[in-house]
Amino acid sequence: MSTPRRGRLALAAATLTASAVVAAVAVSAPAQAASTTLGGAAAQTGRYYGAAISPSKLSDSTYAAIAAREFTMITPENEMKMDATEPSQNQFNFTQGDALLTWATQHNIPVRGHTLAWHQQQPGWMQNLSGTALRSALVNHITQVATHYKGKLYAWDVVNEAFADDGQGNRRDSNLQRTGNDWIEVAFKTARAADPNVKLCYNDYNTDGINAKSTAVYNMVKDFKARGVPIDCVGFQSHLNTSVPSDYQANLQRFADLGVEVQITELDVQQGSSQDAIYTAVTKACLAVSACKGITVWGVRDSDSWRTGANPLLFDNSGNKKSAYTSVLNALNASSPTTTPTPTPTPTVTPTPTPTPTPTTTTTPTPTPTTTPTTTPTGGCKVAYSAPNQWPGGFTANVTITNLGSAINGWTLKWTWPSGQTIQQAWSSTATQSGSNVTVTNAAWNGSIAAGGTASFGFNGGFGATNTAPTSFTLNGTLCS
Ligand code: G2I
Repeated sequence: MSTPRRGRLALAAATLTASAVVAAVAVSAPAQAASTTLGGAAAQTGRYYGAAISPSKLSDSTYAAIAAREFTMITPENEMKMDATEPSQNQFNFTQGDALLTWATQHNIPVRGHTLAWHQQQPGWMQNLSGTALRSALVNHITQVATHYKGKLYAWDVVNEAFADDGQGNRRDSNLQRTGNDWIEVAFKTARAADPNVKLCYNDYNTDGINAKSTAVYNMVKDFKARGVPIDCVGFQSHLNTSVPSDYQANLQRFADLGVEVQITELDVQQGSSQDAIYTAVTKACLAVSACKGITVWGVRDSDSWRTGANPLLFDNSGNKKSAYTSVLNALNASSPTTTPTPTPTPTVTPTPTPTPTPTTTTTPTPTPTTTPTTTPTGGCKVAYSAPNQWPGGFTANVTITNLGSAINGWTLKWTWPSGQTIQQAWSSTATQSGSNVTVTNAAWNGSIAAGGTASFGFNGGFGATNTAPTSFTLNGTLCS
Protein backbone atom coordinates (compact mmCIF):
# COMPACT_ATOMS: atom_id res chain seq x y z
CA MET A 1 0.00 0.00 0.00
CA SER A 2 1.36 3.39 -0.94
CA THR A 3 0.60 6.52 1.04
CA PRO A 4 0.20 9.95 -0.46
CA ARG A 5 3.01 11.06 1.83
CA ARG A 6 5.58 8.69 0.36
CA GLY A 7 4.19 8.97 -3.13
CA ARG A 8 4.82 12.72 -2.99
CA LEU A 9 8.40 12.14 -1.90
CA ALA A 10 9.10 9.85 -4.80
CA LEU A 11 7.52 12.20 -7.30
CA ALA A 12 9.41 15.23 -6.07
CA ALA A 13 12.68 13.38 -6.29
CA ALA A 14 11.85 12.13 -9.76
CA THR A 15 11.80 15.63 -11.18
CA LEU A 16 15.61 15.46 -11.20
CA THR A 17 16.14 13.99 -14.61
CA ALA A 18 18.93 11.63 -15.60
CA SER A 19 20.60 14.28 -17.75
CA ALA A 20 20.57 16.79 -14.90
CA VAL A 21 22.19 14.16 -12.74
CA VAL A 22 24.94 13.57 -15.26
CA ALA A 23 25.57 17.30 -15.47
CA ALA A 24 25.81 17.51 -11.69
CA VAL A 25 28.37 14.74 -11.60
CA ALA A 26 30.63 16.67 -13.94
CA VAL A 27 30.69 19.64 -11.54
CA SER A 28 31.02 17.91 -8.20
CA ALA A 29 29.49 15.14 -6.17
CA PRO A 30 27.09 16.73 -3.66
CA ALA A 31 25.79 14.66 -0.78
CA GLN A 32 22.35 13.12 -1.18
CA ALA A 33 19.44 15.36 -0.29
CA ALA A 34 18.81 15.52 3.44
CA SER A 35 15.48 14.16 4.57
CA THR A 36 13.28 16.40 6.70
CA THR A 37 11.68 13.65 8.81
CA LEU A 38 13.13 11.09 11.20
CA GLY A 39 11.58 8.19 9.32
CA GLY A 40 12.71 9.49 5.94
CA ALA A 41 16.25 10.09 7.15
CA ALA A 42 16.45 6.64 8.74
CA ALA A 43 15.10 5.04 5.56
CA GLN A 44 18.11 6.33 3.63
CA THR A 45 20.10 3.55 5.28
CA GLY A 46 17.29 0.98 5.28
CA ARG A 47 16.36 1.59 8.91
CA TYR A 48 13.16 2.66 10.63
CA TYR A 49 12.56 5.39 13.19
CA GLY A 50 9.66 4.58 15.46
CA ALA A 51 7.70 5.74 18.48
CA ALA A 52 5.52 4.25 21.17
CA ILE A 53 1.98 5.40 20.48
CA SER A 54 -1.20 5.36 22.55
CA PRO A 55 -4.26 4.97 20.33
CA SER A 56 -6.31 7.04 22.79
CA LYS A 57 -4.14 10.06 21.93
CA LEU A 58 -4.63 9.81 18.16
CA SER A 59 -7.70 12.03 18.45
CA ASP A 60 -5.27 14.83 19.43
CA SER A 61 -4.49 16.32 16.02
CA THR A 62 -1.04 17.61 17.01
CA TYR A 63 -0.05 14.19 18.30
CA ALA A 64 -1.50 12.33 15.31
CA ALA A 65 0.14 14.68 12.81
CA ILE A 66 3.60 14.19 14.33
CA ALA A 67 3.12 10.43 14.53
CA ALA A 68 2.08 10.15 10.89
CA ARG A 69 4.76 12.53 9.62
CA GLU A 70 7.85 11.42 11.52
CA PHE A 71 7.68 7.72 12.30
CA THR A 72 8.09 4.55 10.24
CA MET A 73 7.50 2.06 13.06
CA ILE A 74 4.96 2.08 15.86
CA THR A 75 4.87 0.25 19.19
CA PRO A 76 1.62 0.25 21.17
CA GLU A 77 2.64 1.70 24.55
CA ASN A 78 0.23 -0.47 26.58
CA GLU A 79 -2.48 -1.93 24.34
CA MET A 80 -0.95 -5.31 23.44
CA LYS A 81 0.21 -6.12 26.97
CA MET A 82 -1.22 -9.07 28.88
CA ASP A 83 -3.68 -7.10 31.03
CA ALA A 84 -5.07 -5.34 27.96
CA THR A 85 -5.45 -8.39 25.71
CA GLU A 86 -6.65 -11.00 28.25
CA PRO A 87 -8.43 -9.13 31.05
CA SER A 88 -10.29 -12.28 32.10
CA GLN A 89 -8.83 -15.71 31.61
CA ASN A 90 -9.37 -16.95 28.08
CA GLN A 91 -11.46 -13.89 27.18
CA PHE A 92 -9.47 -11.80 24.81
CA ASN A 93 -9.91 -8.14 24.01
CA PHE A 94 -8.09 -6.77 20.99
CA THR A 95 -10.08 -3.55 20.64
CA GLN A 96 -7.31 -1.09 21.50
CA GLY A 97 -4.51 -3.06 19.85
CA ASP A 98 -6.57 -3.42 16.68
CA ALA A 99 -7.40 0.31 16.69
CA LEU A 100 -3.71 1.12 16.68
CA LEU A 101 -2.95 -1.45 14.02
CA THR A 102 -5.73 -0.06 11.82
CA TRP A 103 -4.38 3.48 12.15
CA ALA A 104 -0.83 2.31 11.44
CA THR A 105 -1.95 0.29 8.42
CA GLN A 106 -3.86 3.30 7.04
CA HIS A 107 -0.61 5.25 7.28
CA ASN A 108 1.49 2.39 5.92
CA ILE A 109 3.50 2.19 9.13
CA PRO A 110 4.56 -1.23 10.42
CA VAL A 111 4.01 -2.19 14.06
CA ARG A 112 6.17 -3.86 16.73
CA GLY A 113 4.06 -5.93 19.11
CA HIS A 114 4.75 -5.33 22.81
CA THR A 115 4.68 -7.61 24.77
CA LEU A 116 3.53 -11.25 25.04
CA ALA A 117 5.07 -12.12 28.42
CA TRP A 118 6.11 -9.83 31.27
CA HIS A 119 6.13 -9.97 35.06
CA GLN A 120 4.36 -6.54 35.07
CA GLN A 121 0.95 -5.57 33.79
CA GLN A 122 -0.39 -9.07 34.20
CA PRO A 123 -4.16 -9.24 34.65
CA GLY A 124 -5.22 -9.97 38.23
CA TRP A 125 -6.26 -13.56 37.49
CA MET A 126 -2.79 -14.33 36.16
CA GLN A 127 -1.02 -12.79 39.13
CA ASN A 128 -2.82 -15.33 41.29
CA LEU A 129 -1.72 -18.35 39.24
CA SER A 130 1.40 -20.45 39.68
CA GLY A 131 2.98 -23.70 38.55
CA THR A 132 1.53 -25.69 35.68
CA ALA A 133 -1.70 -23.66 35.68
CA LEU A 134 0.31 -20.49 35.03
CA ARG A 135 2.51 -22.19 32.45
CA SER A 136 -0.56 -23.39 30.54
CA ALA A 137 -2.15 -19.97 30.81
CA LEU A 138 1.02 -18.35 29.43
CA VAL A 139 1.15 -20.73 26.48
CA ASN A 140 -2.54 -20.13 25.77
CA HIS A 141 -2.07 -16.35 26.01
CA ILE A 142 0.85 -16.31 23.60
CA THR A 143 -0.90 -18.65 21.18
CA GLN A 144 -4.12 -16.65 21.12
CA VAL A 145 -2.56 -13.20 20.89
CA ALA A 146 0.15 -14.10 18.37
CA THR A 147 -2.45 -15.92 16.27
CA HIS A 148 -4.76 -12.90 16.31
CA TYR A 149 -1.94 -10.69 15.01
CA LYS A 150 -0.39 -13.34 12.75
CA GLY A 151 1.13 -11.84 9.62
CA LYS A 152 0.31 -8.30 10.71
CA LEU A 153 3.34 -7.25 12.78
CA TYR A 154 6.99 -6.51 12.09
CA ALA A 155 8.17 -8.02 15.37
CA TRP A 156 7.00 -9.17 18.80
CA ASP A 157 8.67 -8.50 22.11
CA VAL A 158 7.99 -12.08 23.14
CA VAL A 159 9.53 -11.79 26.59
CA ASN A 160 10.17 -8.52 28.40
CA GLU A 161 12.55 -7.80 31.28
CA ALA A 162 13.21 -11.34 32.51
CA PHE A 163 16.64 -10.63 34.03
CA ALA A 164 17.37 -9.11 37.43
CA ASP A 165 19.34 -5.97 38.25
CA ASP A 166 21.46 -7.77 40.83
CA GLY A 167 24.80 -7.32 39.11
CA GLN A 168 25.03 -11.12 38.93
CA GLY A 169 23.15 -11.77 35.70
CA ASN A 170 20.49 -13.87 37.41
CA ARG A 171 16.96 -14.27 36.18
CA ARG A 172 14.42 -11.97 37.79
CA ASP A 173 12.24 -13.69 40.35
CA SER A 174 8.61 -13.69 39.18
CA ASN A 175 5.64 -16.01 39.03
CA LEU A 176 6.63 -16.81 35.44
CA GLN A 177 10.23 -17.63 36.42
CA ARG A 178 8.98 -19.88 39.20
CA THR A 179 7.21 -22.07 36.61
CA GLY A 180 10.69 -23.25 35.54
CA ASN A 181 13.79 -21.79 33.92
CA ASP A 182 12.65 -22.93 30.49
CA TRP A 183 9.68 -20.55 30.47
CA ILE A 184 11.45 -18.12 28.12
CA GLU A 185 12.27 -20.66 25.45
CA VAL A 186 8.77 -22.12 25.72
CA ALA A 187 7.43 -18.60 25.14
CA PHE A 188 9.57 -18.18 22.00
CA LYS A 189 8.66 -21.61 20.60
CA THR A 190 4.98 -20.94 21.24
CA ALA A 191 5.15 -17.59 19.48
CA ARG A 192 6.92 -19.14 16.50
CA ALA A 193 4.30 -21.86 16.22
CA ALA A 194 1.55 -19.23 16.16
CA ASP A 195 3.20 -16.81 13.70
CA PRO A 196 6.00 -18.28 11.59
CA ASN A 197 7.11 -15.00 9.99
CA VAL A 198 7.09 -12.30 12.64
CA LYS A 199 10.48 -11.41 14.15
CA LEU A 200 10.71 -12.70 17.71
CA CYS A 201 12.58 -10.40 20.12
CA TYR A 202 13.82 -10.48 23.68
CA ASN A 203 13.56 -6.97 25.20
CA ASP A 204 15.15 -5.52 28.35
CA TYR A 205 16.53 -2.39 30.07
CA ASN A 206 19.89 -1.75 31.74
CA THR A 207 21.38 -3.88 28.99
CA ASP A 208 22.67 -0.87 27.04
CA GLY A 209 26.36 -1.43 27.79
CA ILE A 210 28.44 -4.52 28.44
CA ASN A 211 27.53 -5.52 32.00
CA ALA A 212 26.45 -8.57 34.00
CA LYS A 213 22.82 -8.23 32.92
CA SER A 214 23.50 -7.75 29.20
CA THR A 215 26.04 -10.58 29.30
CA ALA A 216 23.43 -12.88 30.83
CA VAL A 217 21.04 -11.98 27.99
CA TYR A 218 23.88 -12.46 25.51
CA ASN A 219 24.58 -15.95 26.87
CA MET A 220 20.88 -16.83 26.66
CA VAL A 221 20.69 -15.70 23.02
CA LYS A 222 23.88 -17.60 22.19
CA ASP A 223 22.45 -20.73 23.82
CA PHE A 224 19.12 -20.31 21.97
CA LYS A 225 20.96 -19.97 18.69
CA ALA A 226 23.08 -23.06 19.41
CA ARG A 227 20.03 -25.16 20.31
CA GLY A 228 17.71 -23.87 17.60
CA VAL A 229 15.31 -22.04 19.92
CA PRO A 230 13.72 -19.42 17.65
CA ILE A 231 14.93 -15.88 18.35
CA ASP A 232 15.39 -13.18 15.72
CA CYS A 233 16.08 -9.96 17.55
CA VAL A 234 17.10 -8.31 20.79
CA GLY A 235 15.63 -5.02 21.96
CA PHE A 236 17.65 -2.57 24.00
CA GLN A 237 15.22 -0.26 25.75
CA SER A 238 17.72 2.54 26.44
CA HIS A 239 15.90 4.54 29.06
CA LEU A 240 18.87 6.82 29.66
CA ASN A 241 19.62 9.54 32.16
CA THR A 242 22.72 11.75 31.93
CA SER A 243 25.18 9.39 30.23
CA VAL A 244 25.37 6.61 27.70
CA PRO A 245 27.72 3.64 28.20
CA SER A 246 30.94 4.09 26.21
CA ASP A 247 30.61 0.50 24.98
CA TYR A 248 27.03 0.99 23.76
CA GLN A 249 27.94 0.28 20.12
CA ALA A 250 30.25 -2.60 21.03
CA ASN A 251 27.41 -4.14 23.02
CA LEU A 252 25.01 -3.93 20.06
CA GLN A 253 27.70 -5.38 17.82
CA ARG A 254 28.38 -8.42 20.00
CA PHE A 255 24.68 -9.33 19.86
CA ALA A 256 24.63 -8.71 16.11
CA ASP A 257 27.56 -11.10 15.81
CA LEU A 258 25.36 -13.85 17.26
CA GLY A 259 23.16 -13.49 14.16
CA VAL A 260 20.22 -11.57 15.61
CA GLU A 261 18.80 -8.22 14.53
CA VAL A 262 19.21 -5.54 17.17
CA GLN A 263 16.78 -2.69 17.79
CA ILE A 264 16.69 0.28 20.14
CA THR A 265 13.17 -0.17 21.45
CA GLU A 266 12.22 2.42 24.10
CA LEU A 267 14.67 5.27 23.84
CA ASP A 268 14.23 8.33 26.04
CA VAL A 269 16.90 10.52 27.62
CA GLN A 270 16.53 12.77 30.63
CA GLN A 271 16.54 16.43 29.65
CA GLY A 272 19.72 18.31 30.55
CA SER A 273 22.97 19.50 29.07
CA SER A 274 23.82 16.04 27.70
CA GLN A 275 20.43 15.16 26.18
CA ASP A 276 21.34 16.10 22.61
CA ALA A 277 24.74 14.40 22.76
CA ILE A 278 23.28 11.18 24.14
CA TYR A 279 20.60 11.07 21.44
CA THR A 280 23.33 11.64 18.85
CA ALA A 281 25.54 8.90 20.28
CA VAL A 282 22.72 6.35 20.30
CA THR A 283 21.79 7.25 16.72
CA LYS A 284 25.37 6.91 15.51
CA ALA A 285 25.85 3.61 17.34
CA CYS A 286 22.82 2.09 15.62
CA LEU A 287 23.94 3.42 12.23
CA ALA A 288 27.38 1.87 12.76
CA VAL A 289 25.96 -1.62 13.34
CA SER A 290 24.46 -3.03 10.15
CA ALA A 291 22.18 -5.40 12.09
CA CYS A 292 20.70 -2.47 14.02
CA LYS A 293 17.52 -2.00 11.98
CA GLY A 294 15.84 0.79 13.86
CA ILE A 295 15.29 3.06 16.81
CA THR A 296 12.03 3.62 18.66
CA VAL A 297 11.51 6.50 21.08
CA TRP A 298 9.14 5.84 23.99
CA GLY A 299 6.53 8.48 23.25
CA VAL A 300 6.04 11.56 21.08
CA ARG A 301 5.99 14.77 23.18
CA ASP A 302 7.54 15.26 26.61
CA SER A 303 4.02 15.44 28.00
CA ASP A 304 3.31 11.95 26.62
CA SER A 305 6.23 10.36 28.44
CA TRP A 306 5.91 7.88 31.31
CA ARG A 307 8.86 9.75 32.88
CA THR A 308 6.97 12.70 34.29
CA GLY A 309 9.18 15.77 34.59
CA ALA A 310 12.17 14.26 32.80
CA ASN A 311 11.20 15.81 29.44
CA PRO A 312 13.04 12.95 27.75
CA LEU A 313 11.59 13.01 24.23
CA LEU A 314 12.17 14.77 20.88
CA PHE A 315 9.10 17.07 20.88
CA ASP A 316 8.12 19.54 23.60
CA ASN A 317 4.68 19.64 25.23
CA SER A 318 3.33 21.75 22.36
CA GLY A 319 4.67 19.42 19.70
CA ASN A 320 7.59 21.63 18.67
CA LYS A 321 10.81 19.97 17.58
CA LYS A 322 13.45 20.17 20.32
CA SER A 323 17.18 20.53 19.72
CA ALA A 324 17.45 16.79 20.46
CA TYR A 325 15.23 16.23 17.41
CA THR A 326 17.61 18.23 15.22
CA SER A 327 20.57 16.30 16.62
CA VAL A 328 18.97 12.98 15.71
CA LEU A 329 17.86 14.15 12.27
CA ASN A 330 21.33 15.48 11.46
CA ALA A 331 23.01 12.28 12.63
CA LEU A 332 20.66 10.19 10.47
CA ASN A 333 21.18 12.40 7.43
CA ALA A 334 24.97 12.42 7.87
CA SER A 335 25.19 8.67 7.54
CA SER A 336 26.18 7.13 4.23
CA PRO A 337 23.82 4.44 3.02
CA THR A 338 25.16 1.12 4.26
CA THR A 339 24.56 -0.46 0.89
CA THR A 340 26.61 2.10 -1.00
CA PRO A 341 30.35 1.92 -1.44
CA THR A 342 32.17 5.04 -0.26
CA PRO A 343 31.80 7.57 -3.07
CA THR A 344 35.22 8.03 -4.62
CA PRO A 345 36.11 11.53 -5.81
CA THR A 346 35.03 11.91 -9.40
CA PRO A 347 38.13 12.38 -11.56
CA THR A 348 37.96 15.38 -13.87
CA VAL A 349 39.02 13.20 -16.78
CA THR A 350 37.52 9.74 -17.05
CA PRO A 351 40.41 7.27 -16.85
CA THR A 352 39.71 5.62 -20.18
CA PRO A 353 42.30 2.92 -20.84
CA THR A 354 42.01 3.09 -24.63
CA PRO A 355 41.84 6.17 -26.83
CA THR A 356 38.45 5.19 -28.25
CA PRO A 357 35.84 7.81 -27.40
CA THR A 358 33.72 6.68 -24.48
CA PRO A 359 30.00 6.89 -25.27
CA THR A 360 28.03 8.82 -22.68
CA THR A 361 25.53 6.00 -22.51
CA THR A 362 25.76 2.38 -23.52
CA THR A 363 22.28 2.27 -25.05
CA THR A 364 23.54 0.80 -28.31
CA PRO A 365 26.26 -1.82 -28.29
CA THR A 366 29.10 -0.75 -30.59
CA PRO A 367 29.19 -2.67 -33.89
CA THR A 368 30.99 -5.93 -33.34
CA PRO A 369 34.44 -5.94 -34.97
CA THR A 370 35.33 -9.07 -36.83
CA THR A 371 37.85 -10.06 -34.20
CA THR A 372 35.38 -10.11 -31.27
CA PRO A 373 34.03 -13.39 -29.95
CA THR A 374 30.74 -14.49 -31.46
CA THR A 375 28.72 -13.87 -28.26
CA THR A 376 26.58 -10.78 -28.50
CA PRO A 377 27.87 -8.08 -26.13
CA THR A 378 24.53 -7.46 -24.46
CA GLY A 379 25.57 -8.79 -21.05
CA GLY A 380 26.89 -5.40 -19.99
CA CYS A 381 25.59 -5.60 -16.46
CA LYS A 382 24.67 -7.81 -13.59
CA VAL A 383 22.15 -6.94 -10.86
CA ALA A 384 22.03 -8.34 -7.33
CA TYR A 385 18.63 -7.72 -5.73
CA SER A 386 17.77 -8.69 -2.18
CA ALA A 387 14.93 -7.88 0.22
CA PRO A 388 16.49 -8.51 3.63
CA ASN A 389 13.68 -6.94 5.63
CA GLN A 390 9.98 -7.63 5.21
CA TRP A 391 6.87 -6.94 7.25
CA PRO A 392 3.19 -7.31 6.42
CA GLY A 393 2.67 -5.31 3.26
CA GLY A 394 6.10 -3.72 3.15
CA PHE A 395 9.77 -4.46 2.64
CA THR A 396 13.21 -2.96 2.28
CA ALA A 397 15.32 -3.92 -0.73
CA ASN A 398 18.98 -3.49 -1.63
CA VAL A 399 20.18 -3.45 -5.24
CA THR A 400 23.76 -3.58 -6.51
CA ILE A 401 24.54 -3.04 -10.18
CA THR A 402 27.82 -4.41 -11.53
CA ASN A 403 28.94 -2.80 -14.76
CA LEU A 404 30.34 -5.54 -17.00
CA GLY A 405 30.88 -3.15 -19.91
CA SER A 406 33.02 -0.04 -20.28
CA ALA A 407 32.77 2.86 -17.84
CA ILE A 408 29.41 4.63 -17.71
CA ASN A 409 28.52 8.09 -16.56
CA GLY A 410 24.88 8.26 -15.49
CA TRP A 411 22.67 5.20 -15.30
CA THR A 412 19.04 4.21 -15.52
CA LEU A 413 17.96 0.80 -14.29
CA LYS A 414 14.56 -0.55 -15.24
CA TRP A 415 12.52 -3.55 -14.23
CA THR A 416 8.94 -4.77 -14.15
CA TRP A 417 7.52 -6.10 -10.90
CA PRO A 418 6.45 -9.72 -11.19
CA SER A 419 3.75 -9.44 -8.48
CA GLY A 420 2.49 -5.88 -8.60
CA GLN A 421 4.76 -4.43 -5.93
CA THR A 422 5.35 -0.69 -5.50
CA ILE A 423 8.56 1.21 -4.93
CA GLN A 424 7.85 3.91 -2.35
CA GLN A 425 10.95 5.60 -1.05
CA ALA A 426 14.37 5.15 -2.61
CA TRP A 427 17.77 6.25 -1.38
CA SER A 428 21.03 6.70 -3.31
CA SER A 429 18.82 7.06 -6.41
CA THR A 430 15.53 8.47 -7.62
CA ALA A 431 12.71 6.14 -8.55
CA THR A 432 9.45 6.39 -10.44
CA GLN A 433 6.86 3.78 -11.21
CA SER A 434 4.29 3.56 -13.97
CA GLY A 435 2.00 0.56 -13.74
CA SER A 436 4.36 -2.24 -12.79
CA ASN A 437 7.32 -0.65 -14.59
CA VAL A 438 10.02 0.85 -12.39
CA THR A 439 12.67 3.33 -13.50
CA VAL A 440 15.54 4.15 -11.17
CA THR A 441 18.22 6.73 -11.95
CA ASN A 442 21.45 7.36 -10.11
CA ALA A 443 21.88 9.90 -7.34
CA ALA A 444 24.19 12.81 -8.08
CA TRP A 445 27.19 11.10 -6.54
CA ASN A 446 26.97 7.49 -7.76
CA GLY A 447 26.34 7.95 -11.49
CA SER A 448 29.83 6.95 -12.60
CA ILE A 449 30.48 3.24 -12.64
CA ALA A 450 33.91 2.15 -13.82
CA ALA A 451 34.31 -0.95 -15.97
CA GLY A 452 33.84 -3.80 -13.50
CA GLY A 453 32.66 -1.35 -10.83
CA THR A 454 29.45 -1.32 -8.85
CA ALA A 455 26.76 1.12 -7.72
CA SER A 456 24.22 0.38 -5.02
CA PHE A 457 20.92 1.81 -3.92
CA GLY A 458 17.99 0.76 -1.78
CA PHE A 459 14.32 1.44 -1.25
CA ASN A 460 11.26 0.70 0.78
CA GLY A 461 8.46 -0.97 -1.12
CA GLY A 462 4.99 -2.32 -0.72
CA PHE A 463 3.43 -5.58 -1.81
CA GLY A 464 0.07 -7.31 -1.82
CA ALA A 465 -0.16 -11.08 -1.69
CA THR A 466 3.45 -11.97 -2.47
CA ASN A 467 6.80 -10.24 -2.61
CA THR A 468 8.74 -11.74 -5.49
CA ALA A 469 12.12 -10.44 -6.63
CA PRO A 470 12.29 -9.16 -10.20
CA THR A 471 14.49 -11.34 -12.38
CA SER A 472 15.10 -9.16 -15.43
CA PHE A 473 16.74 -5.72 -15.48
CA THR A 474 17.92 -3.31 -18.13
CA LEU A 475 20.75 -0.85 -17.53
CA ASN A 476 20.77 2.13 -19.90
CA GLY A 477 18.64 0.05 -22.25
CA THR A 478 20.88 -3.03 -22.20
CA LEU A 479 19.50 -6.28 -20.83
CA CYS A 480 21.54 -7.40 -17.83
CA SER A 481 22.68 -10.98 -17.46
O1 G2I B 1 8.00 1.60 32.35
C1 G2I B 1 8.48 2.07 31.13
C2 G2I B 1 8.54 0.98 30.11
C3 G2I B 1 9.59 -0.05 30.51
N1 G2I B 1 9.70 -1.10 29.52
C4 G2I B 1 8.46 -1.76 29.17
C5 G2I B 1 7.39 -0.76 28.80
O2 G2I B 1 6.17 -1.42 28.55
C6 G2I B 1 7.20 0.26 29.87
O3 G2I B 1 6.17 1.15 29.45
C7 G2I B 1 5.37 1.70 30.45
C8 G2I B 1 4.35 2.62 29.83
O4 G2I B 1 5.01 3.68 29.19
C9 G2I B 1 3.42 3.18 30.90
O5 G2I B 1 2.35 3.90 30.28
O6 G2I B 1 4.74 0.68 31.16
C10 G2I B 1 3.98 1.17 32.24
C11 G2I B 1 3.43 0.00 33.03
O7 G2I B 1 4.41 -0.67 33.66
C12 G2I B 1 2.86 2.06 31.74
O8 G2I B 1 2.17 2.62 32.83
C13 G2I B 1 0.83 2.29 32.95
C14 G2I B 1 0.38 2.64 34.33
O9 G2I B 1 1.16 1.87 35.27
C15 G2I B 1 -1.06 2.30 34.49
O10 G2I B 1 -1.51 2.72 35.76
C16 G2I B 1 -1.88 2.95 33.38
O11 G2I B 1 -3.21 2.51 33.44
O12 G2I B 1 0.07 2.99 32.00
C17 G2I B 1 -1.28 2.60 32.02
C18 G2I B 1 -2.02 3.27 30.86
O13 G2I B 1 -1.88 4.64 30.92
